Amino acid sequence: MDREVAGNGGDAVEAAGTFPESGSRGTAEGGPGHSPIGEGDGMRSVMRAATLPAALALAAFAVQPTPAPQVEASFSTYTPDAAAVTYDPAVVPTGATVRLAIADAATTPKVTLRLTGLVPDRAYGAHLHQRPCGPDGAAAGPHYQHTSDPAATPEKPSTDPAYANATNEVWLDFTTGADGSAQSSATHQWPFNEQNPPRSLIIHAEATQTAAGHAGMAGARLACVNLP
Ligand SMILES: [Cu+2]
Repeated sequence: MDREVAGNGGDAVEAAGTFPESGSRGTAEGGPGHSPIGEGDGMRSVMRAATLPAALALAAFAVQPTPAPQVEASFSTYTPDAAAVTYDPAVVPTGATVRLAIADAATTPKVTLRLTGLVPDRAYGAHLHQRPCGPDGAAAGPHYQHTSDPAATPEKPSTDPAYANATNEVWLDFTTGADGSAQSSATHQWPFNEQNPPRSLIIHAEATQTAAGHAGMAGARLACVNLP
């Protein structure tokens, strides 16, 4: 059985078993009510004393200058406006959470995926796909590819390792920890296509295969997340 993900360009995928629950979710990245400048008396006096350039530098330090687009959602059964859909609640339970962020999409995209509430100690496959989530997993279409496999058709998606690999596609396979959480990330050296960027993340039942004729296959489509 070929269930290894690391064999073919796997260096683009960094999967880790668990990630620490910081307890500060939503506070670090400009959530509601996150003021760029503190409002205490001390801060006001700093602002009075500061020159304009110094004030700008202070503001830049206090907030991320260009927050990465991200989606943060809980999985639910399909509705047309659901951000995250589960097609198999036994393996991606309703209420499991996902946070998916995309940085530098126009240059060197870095996609970061964090999940909670999944089945503990289990390997999942995950990739970015071409179309948005729909009523079933098939709606998301084939994998997003930087260089499209000329032999692929809608009926027969790319399984050529020259195209279906973790360097030419965005693979985010992960293994959950004992608490059912996981994270992974992938960075690429090519920009996302502006007209046809990836539209969704699909979570699959198995780790992604890499052998010729099977490359990119990862079993059933368990869940889908619309990209920001
Ligand atoms: Cu996929």
